[in-house]
Amino acid sequence: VQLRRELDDALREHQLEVYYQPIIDIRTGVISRAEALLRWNHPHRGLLSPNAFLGITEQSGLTDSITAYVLEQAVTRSLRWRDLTDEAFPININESPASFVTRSLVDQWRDRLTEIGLNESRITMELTPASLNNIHASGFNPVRSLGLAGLRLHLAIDDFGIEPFSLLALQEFKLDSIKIDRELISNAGQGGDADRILEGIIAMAHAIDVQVVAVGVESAGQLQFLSQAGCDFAQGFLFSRPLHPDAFEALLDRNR
Ligand code: G
Ligand code: G
Ligand code: MN
Ligand code: NA
Repeated sequence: VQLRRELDDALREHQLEVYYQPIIDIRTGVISRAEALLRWNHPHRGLLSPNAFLGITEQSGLTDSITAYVLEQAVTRSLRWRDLTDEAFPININESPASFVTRSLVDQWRDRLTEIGLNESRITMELTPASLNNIHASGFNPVRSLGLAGLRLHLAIDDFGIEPFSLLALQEFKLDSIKIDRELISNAGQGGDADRILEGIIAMAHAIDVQVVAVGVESAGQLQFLSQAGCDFAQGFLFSRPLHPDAFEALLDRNR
């Protein structure tokens, strides 16, 4: 109850901050995108991870406001960092499994996002397997719905490999990329079945023109295996933790 009340204030007082974690192109070593990760810069409790407060937002109906906030921040950064990378910088955001892009949410977004330049930016929304399953079962196609509203957003699947996921959904939605969960990546490069499974996922994705991001890459051995296996992108503490936007911008400037 306490945190809930504080969260209302946090939104109003701009205590919610979006951090950015680099995603590296494995072939070139260049930072080619980033994942936007929400942080609550709490006046007494310090920097809080979404795990500490997203549950509350889901109960209190704040989820849509928070998603809209992160999306607006990401669009703004994507356009701002065009100066450092020549093109709109690709940024991934996480959609809450509790509230997928419904028709009414899209309507709510349309004018504001058109105004701040969503279509000139390069934003990918990461959906959980459960969320994609639900959407698929409901027959509602978010990409079409967004397109009809004149909004361009790419889709990725997050946490891939550790939750049930319908391959029919993979067939139906035009996904930009698959993000392999870090629990699967933690066993990479040891020559075991984990490696064969990862190779299979990468082959499947590439066969349908979907790119693969390995999440939670922490060691050079993991990276070396992923590189040999033809994985496209890597994200993890081996490269960087999620960074304050100023620190991310400085890193991007040095890395180009
Ligand atoms: O960054 P960290 O590992 O603390 O994130 C914890 C969890 O919170 C992850 O599952 C991540 O996907 C999720 N998360 C981070 N930022 C956001 C956000 O902006 N919206 C939603 N819905 N989830 C987020
Ligand atoms: O659920 P999702 O994949 O969105 O969660 C991403 C989260 O994983 C990020 O919030 C980030 O803090 C965390 N993360 C990213 N790289 C690493 C890593 O190398 N090790 C660990 N333990 N966590 C990571
Ligand atoms: Mn994610
Ligand atoms: Na997630």
